[in-house]
Amino acid sequence: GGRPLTGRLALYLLALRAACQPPDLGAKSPPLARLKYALEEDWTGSQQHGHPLTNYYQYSLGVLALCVHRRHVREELIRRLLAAERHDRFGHGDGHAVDTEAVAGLAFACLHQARLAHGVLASELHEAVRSVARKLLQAQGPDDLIGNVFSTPLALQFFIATNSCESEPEYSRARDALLQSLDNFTNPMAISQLLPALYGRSYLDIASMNCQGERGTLQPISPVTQPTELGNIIVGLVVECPKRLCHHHVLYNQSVTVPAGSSLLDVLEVASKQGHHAFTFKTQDSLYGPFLTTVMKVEAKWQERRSWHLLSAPNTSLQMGIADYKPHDGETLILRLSKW
Ligand code: B12
Repeated sequence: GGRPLTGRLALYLLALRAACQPPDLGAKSPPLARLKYALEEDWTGSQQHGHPLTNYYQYSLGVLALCVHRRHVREELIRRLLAAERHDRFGHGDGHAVDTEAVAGLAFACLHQARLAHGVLASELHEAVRSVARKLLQAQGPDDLIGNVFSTPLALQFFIATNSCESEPEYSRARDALLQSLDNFTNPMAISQLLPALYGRSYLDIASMNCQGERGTLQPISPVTQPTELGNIIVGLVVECPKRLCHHHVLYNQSVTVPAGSSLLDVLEVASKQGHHAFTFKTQDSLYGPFLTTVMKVEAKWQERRSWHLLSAPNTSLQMGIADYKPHDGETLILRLSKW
């Protein structure tokens, strides 16, 4: 079976509300009902495997979207998320935990502020909001970002939603650092998480939006064309697989020549056409762009929680995907099958 569509449905419902559209639109299977069902599937998965079938980021988005639509969320589902937060179960390496921590924090804050929970649960939500705040502040690095540049917008959204911006000097430092790093935001999905924070808003504000007198505020802009760079660059491409899973540890190791300004995806495409040592790969479309799923015929199975991890040699994890990352001359890229 496939994975539940928790995250997609949640984003769709948040977008409908933000666009002042009614959620059900006479659909045969209304998205709110589908989200509730997907979340239940994820919850069952978490009982069986110790984690949701999707991930805690999507699980949190699901709870958040139901809360923004002021729909009841079963106590057990909330408790699962509270327990995961308490036991630091959000990490999958690479600072990905910060993104999840922030979205879970938004969900807790929403449930608490909307008074959708009572008694002990309400005070546990309150305590969880404070715990998220503490962990996010701990994740602030010497560069003032919270996690990395792409998790900082979600962390700021959390501080905006909980009105802790004025009281925390760390907040303004993180915001200033982010404003200095806006060049990194070329991916539309990353921008969609950034924009509310830049305007001092969070996903929680969607719930209280005034839907009267909406004007056409979405104006298309003409894309800025990057100046084309001249000449070629040479990059190394290495594919590594743990010995337990593959016959050889290094499945591929070659140099690839591409025009300057090429993306890692361009490198992979050129490699797949060059020489007798043919490189092969497959991708799957996601909201972030193409996600690398198979390399040299080895598939990273999500059921086994494996993925093709992108690194720059010797050991720096890339902060962008294959379509967005632009290698520089002489750099060696490593594709490593990893557990997360
Ligand atoms: C969970 C997660 C993962 C999981 C996904 C597996 C799973 N089944 O859950 C794992 C750990 C495998 C992962 C891997 C990577 N991730 Co990730 N991931 C996330 C996270 C926390 C949530 C994604 C999600 O569920 N979104 C909601 C659903 C509705 O959207 P979706 O498009 O349907 O979801 C799928 C894709 O998003 C895909 N995915 C996850 N990460 C990435 C990254 C890229 C670049 C692409 C194209 C797709 C992709 O997996 C999701 C589940 O199938 C986000 C946080 C965020 N702020 O968005 C980071 C995030 C998207 N990941 C990021 C990165 C950099 C990566 C890697 C490139 C890291 C690396 N050096 O290898 C790799 C992808 C490499 C590849 N094979 O192509 C960055 C992207 C930044 C950017 N501007 O491009 C984010 C924002 C985290 C961060 N703050 O740095 N990721």
